[in-house]
Amino acid sequence: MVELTAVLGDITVQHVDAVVNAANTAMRGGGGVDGAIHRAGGPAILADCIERFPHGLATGDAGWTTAGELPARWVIHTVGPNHSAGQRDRSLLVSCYRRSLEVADELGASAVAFPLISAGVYGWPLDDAVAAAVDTLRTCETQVEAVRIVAFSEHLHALVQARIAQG
Ligand code: AR6
Repeated sequence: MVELTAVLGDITVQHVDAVVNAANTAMRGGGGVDGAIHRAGGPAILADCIERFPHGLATGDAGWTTAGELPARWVIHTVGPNHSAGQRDRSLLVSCYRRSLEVADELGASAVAFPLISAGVYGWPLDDAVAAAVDTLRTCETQVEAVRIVAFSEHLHALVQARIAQG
């Protein structure tokens, strides 16, 4: 079973095999955690996105690139549903976590850090964004041994910790 922990901080400084990016379907960078990952990892990430994802990525799907200059080896990009734009299908959000772990398994990653997908610009209600993350990551069949959910605020960190503690 996956060891699931809540971490308060910046996903770009995590020493793990793979960090997950909350991307968009164009896969050419953006704001939020996507912007932070591209900035910190350098231009190699965008170059790899262009090469590997000439047509972008579907909502709910995931795929990997180099992590450039990040401490991680890979970035796993996934595209959450845009709640603010009316995409309210929760199975798409669950799929982001499942598909990201499948990609991590393909890569042989044993430690993976996730942000809270769709919980920022895409406006997914925070309590449910946390529930979807924790409940899906906890129950997925995977070879990944350690998963960190990296929360960017103390409030979110407390929500993630509480959900994990619910067991
Ligand atoms: N480390 C960890 N978490 C972060 C960081 C960071 N460095 N920066 C932000 N967060 P968001 P989304 C948190 O908006 O809602 C982009 O423009 C943030 O506080 O990054 O899936 C993409 O290109 C929030 O809790 O992703 C897409 O267009 C969580 O990460 C769109 O935004 C997710 O917020 C995706 O929106």
